[in-house]
Amino acid sequence: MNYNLPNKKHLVFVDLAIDSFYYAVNLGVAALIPIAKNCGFKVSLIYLNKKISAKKFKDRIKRLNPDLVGFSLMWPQINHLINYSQAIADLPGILKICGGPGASLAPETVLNKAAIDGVTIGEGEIPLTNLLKKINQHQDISDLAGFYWKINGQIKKNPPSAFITDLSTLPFPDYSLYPRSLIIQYEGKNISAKLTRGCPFACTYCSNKELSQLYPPGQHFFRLPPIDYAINLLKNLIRQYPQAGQINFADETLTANKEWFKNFLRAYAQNIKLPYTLMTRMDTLDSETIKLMKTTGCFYIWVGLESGNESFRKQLLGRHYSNQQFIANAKLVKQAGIQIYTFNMFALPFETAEQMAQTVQLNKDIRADRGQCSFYYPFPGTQMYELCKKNNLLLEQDSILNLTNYNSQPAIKLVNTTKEQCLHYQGQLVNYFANQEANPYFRMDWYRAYEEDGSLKTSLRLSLFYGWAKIKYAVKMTALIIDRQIGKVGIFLKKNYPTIYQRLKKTND
Ligand code: B12
Ligand code: SF4
Repeated sequence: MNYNLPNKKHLVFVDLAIDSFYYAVNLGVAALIPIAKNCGFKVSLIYLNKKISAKKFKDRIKRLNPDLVGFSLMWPQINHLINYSQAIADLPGILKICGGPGASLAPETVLNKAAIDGVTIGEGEIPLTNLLKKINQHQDISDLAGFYWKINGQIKKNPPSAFITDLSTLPFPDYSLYPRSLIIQYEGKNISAKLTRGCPFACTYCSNKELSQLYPPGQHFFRLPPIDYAINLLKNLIRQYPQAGQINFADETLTANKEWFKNFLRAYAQNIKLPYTLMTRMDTLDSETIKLMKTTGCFYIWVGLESGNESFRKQLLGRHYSNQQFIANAKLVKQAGIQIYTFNMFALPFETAEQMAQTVQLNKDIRADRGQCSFYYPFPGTQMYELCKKNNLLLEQDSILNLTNYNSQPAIKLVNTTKEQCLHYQGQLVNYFANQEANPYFRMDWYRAYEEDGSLKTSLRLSLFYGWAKIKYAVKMTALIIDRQIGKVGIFLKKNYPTIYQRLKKTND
């Protein structure tokens, strides 16, 4: 497969976040932008959070005139990948590739269903570098490790690429092509960062277990960067986005290696000093770690609760810790003054109404502050997907492909419960979290995320809050715009008039 591209050296990433309910910088794409730039490519980004017509998409691609289009896929957006790749299928001289966890775990389905030439398996840095180098030299790309290619209707499978063992060999991520509002979120303060790769656990529903198996055995899929590299990565982000007032660590389990984590926190407290939130597992915490987290600025943790029934959680989900440990550590977290956000799944395979009620109850028992109230979604390639397949629990192809998120309805066939019961318990948890919110605007925002649950109660509450929230929203947005303008003035002063800036800052502090 000798790909003689027109040699415009222009790569367009397409971030398919359409109707996912989670709109943020895609950290995978941000990791690859510097890779392509370092290979001498111009890089553009089409970020899609709302559906646009196929024609409009094609026009945008035509205008950008790239020789390479790289889609980033999380599985729920597969239908959009199919539509948009087909929309540009007849444009000549464009190599269309796709990567991301959705593509890595179902490469053949992606190649068969979408108008895509190649799929990257696993992490993209090494395969993309090699691809761009080959393109630069007009060389054959068909044998490139880390890619599956569609050649004359046949799929050519290459082995996985080399495994990245030393994270400090990677360039710092580049967020600059994303809209500012996605880089600095939540009242113009919050910036996301990811330091580690992978996860040491093996939950059956999660893509990580299978992603780790893409590489030869013996590799440690969970990787930690050297601490000085991690600190420099954060410093680099803050230098670029000085208005960032807090950091949101997007790592799956930043706390998994206690020794590394504590050393990191000590360095963080000296060098970064910003308040932060992180994702963790309750069973990786202890009182000493929690205290250190609090003193170094942690004010919020995101933690998987998933199911409140201990044996169900252990057996079906592969999450091996007791409710007692979960509750005890949650208590320590709350006592330290750190808020808790839980991830929860309803309508799991074979789940009963009673088990769903236990999930709601466990959230109440630990006094969770906020949480995700989603339905289990079977990701192709995962262990639990295979279990669903074996037990004939998968929905018809079309209905699952049309689900772009896992908040609105059960995503598998139900055996021991009904759709109404699932919506009922999800609604209970949504209501519980909404009632934790003092601010009506946030309350409305909260309900809006679950609006499609169709419950009359939710719709009523929404309409009640809407009028008031609209006014609040307008005030909030104006405040945000002013805040951003002040931010810009601050950057200008800092650069050109540092003394005045320091004096103003002091007064402000
Ligand atoms: C942080 C996180 C988020 C954040 C940030 C998203 C992001 N991608 O940065 C938020 C909260 C926004 C989020 C939202 C969602 N997430 Co999320 N998220 C994660 C998490 C914990 C880490 C992702 C990450 O930063 N990885 C680090 C980067 C460097 O890796 P990466 O994204 O995989 O990218 C690498 C490769 O995949 C590849 N690559 C990626 N894109 C491309 C494109 C090309 C052209 C190429 C060549 C290569 C390539 O190269 C990258 C660098 O190595 C993962 C867990 C995991 N295992 O990945 C789940 C995960 C990615 N999320 C998942 C899902 C489902 C979602 C949602 C769709 C949830 C929903 N609504 O249903 C939304 C979708 C949002 C969207 N489409 O924008 C699933 C995806 C499952 C699947 N098989 O597709 C995961 C795997 C977790 C799980 N449940 O198993 N998520
Ligand atoms: S702990 Fe979280 S990220 Fe790790 S395997 Fe389990 S669900 Fe996936």
